[in-house]
Amino acid sequence: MHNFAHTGSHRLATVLAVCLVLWAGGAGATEFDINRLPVISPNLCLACHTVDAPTAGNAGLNPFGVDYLANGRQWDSNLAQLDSDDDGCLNGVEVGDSDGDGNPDGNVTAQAGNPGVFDDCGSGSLVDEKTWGTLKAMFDAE
Ligand SMILES: [Ca+2]
Ligand SMILES: [Ca+2]
Ligand SMILES: [Ca+2]
Repeated sequence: MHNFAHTGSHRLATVLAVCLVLWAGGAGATEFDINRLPVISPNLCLACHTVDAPTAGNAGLNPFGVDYLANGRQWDSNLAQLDSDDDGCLNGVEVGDSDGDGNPDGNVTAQAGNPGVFDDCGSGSLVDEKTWGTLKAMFDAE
């Protein structure tokens, strides 16, 4: 006699969305501060700092970082309405939270521009820096 014990096949397709956040061993204060911004990708530390892995002894601030500090280390509507880097785009637009209420605009998941760096705020050409470098190298080779 055969007794087939039919055990149900385990076909659980489990998708694990693992969000690895690498702050490169950032200092506590920096981590505290960066979590205040509603949208942090892709600039991360560079949104406020002049180096991408700031440490206590090496934490130069860009214009947005300076304004953020002056604002009592708060992301709010006041800070959102400033244009710290003077590139014509308000901080709120660049960060992706126009009204500065702490909630991203719509489904924004990436900063349109760096609030502390004079850039095109994502509204201009889609040519990123790497592509631009390649193009430039091509022309330079002529
Ligand atoms: Ca700006
Ligand atoms: Ca908002
Ligand atoms: Ca900018």
